[in-house]
Amino acid sequence: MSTAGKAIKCKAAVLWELNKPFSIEEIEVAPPKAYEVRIKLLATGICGSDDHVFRGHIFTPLPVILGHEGAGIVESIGEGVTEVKPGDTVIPLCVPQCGKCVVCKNPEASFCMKNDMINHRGTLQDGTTRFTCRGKPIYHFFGTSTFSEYTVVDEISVVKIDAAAPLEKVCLIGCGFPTGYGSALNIAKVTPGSTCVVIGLGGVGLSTVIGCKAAGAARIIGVDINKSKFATAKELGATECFNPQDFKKPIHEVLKEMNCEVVDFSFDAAGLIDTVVEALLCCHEAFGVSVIIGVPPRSENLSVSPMLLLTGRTWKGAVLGGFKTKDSIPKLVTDFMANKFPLDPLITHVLPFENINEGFDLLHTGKSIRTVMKI
Ligand code: CND
Ligand code: ZN
Ligand code: ZN
Repeated sequence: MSTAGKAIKCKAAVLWELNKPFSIEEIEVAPPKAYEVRIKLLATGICGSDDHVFRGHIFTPLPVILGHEGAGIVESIGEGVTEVKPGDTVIPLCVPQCGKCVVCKNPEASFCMKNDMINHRGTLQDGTTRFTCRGKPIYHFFGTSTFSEYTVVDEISVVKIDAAAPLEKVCLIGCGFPTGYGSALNIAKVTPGSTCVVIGLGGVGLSTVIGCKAAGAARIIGVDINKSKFATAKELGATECFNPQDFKKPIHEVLKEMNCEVVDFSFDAAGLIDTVVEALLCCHEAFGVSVIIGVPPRSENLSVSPMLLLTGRTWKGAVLGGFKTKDSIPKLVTDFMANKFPLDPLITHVLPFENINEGFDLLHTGKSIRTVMKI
């Protein structure tokens, strides 16, 4: 029986309060309005940014359905939708590509003005939500909300991918993988033979390591306070790793001791103010490039001497690795299927969707890299 045009009752993980377990609830998902798409989700990863909301480090209105690293099948489409049709295999886009704004028209930029990451309205583009639970509206997150059996997204926030792709793997191409990989290739523009430092070796930092290796870096130094990440980092291309807690000196001084005077490219993928500054200090004062990838707590600001940049360093940041999402995500899926980069080492746990709280516990205790939930 077709569900098109009707509200769908299904399960979703609702976050009612910060730092409280997700509650698996029956929700109602309204049909897509014009230029919207309803998706049956089949897999979703848990990203560090979902956890930032859970902990209150990123603000978004509550109650909310989080999740922005998913993949699924189009169930139905609203009026006027032309880019996808029911039955298409898709990835929801946490950064849309509207194709019309000043950013989408700029070949060098990717953070579409229609994003919901800066103002966090928690709605679709028309300012309303398609989710209700116990009679209350539930907010969307980053325009995706993948911790649900069904979601509704704007047409600008979804792209068709190869139907043969394994969704429980390529869901990572919705956020963590392109974020790290693109930060190395598109933003830092890592050069062959260079030395790179990656601080934070979660799903995002390890994807940065993959990008540095793909770009031909000669030395890739991984830094993390959790040593259990080092084996995977080395498998993916890190030439050496260290734990800053094993030293009394700050990271940039430890590097000098390691005979690493010249760092061409450095990345923060830990998401703390201190590590963002350490990453900047690591790179060479006259030509180093440092990229902010991690998202530090919203209440914290940076304070650094302008001299650090005046001498010639370049300091950059990017969302989703600078990829224009509609153009690039299907290509990344094709590249994964052609074995151009691995995703399997990033996926340490696969859980049923109902076990979402276990997935967050694994992240909090540092036991997982990426947990993928089968929906
Ligand atoms: P995850 O929590 O898996 O990884 C963070 C890693 O940093 C862990 O391995 C920690 O052990 C490590 N770490 C923590 N503190 C320190 C420290 N003081 N020094 C060194 N290492 C440390 O998170 P993730 O990999 O999913 O995400 C990483 C960050 O990237 C996080 O802040 C997330 O919000 C952000 C991000 C950014 C974007 C973007 O578009 N820029 C997209 N997705 C995630
Ligand atoms: Zn746009
Ligand atoms: Zn993410």
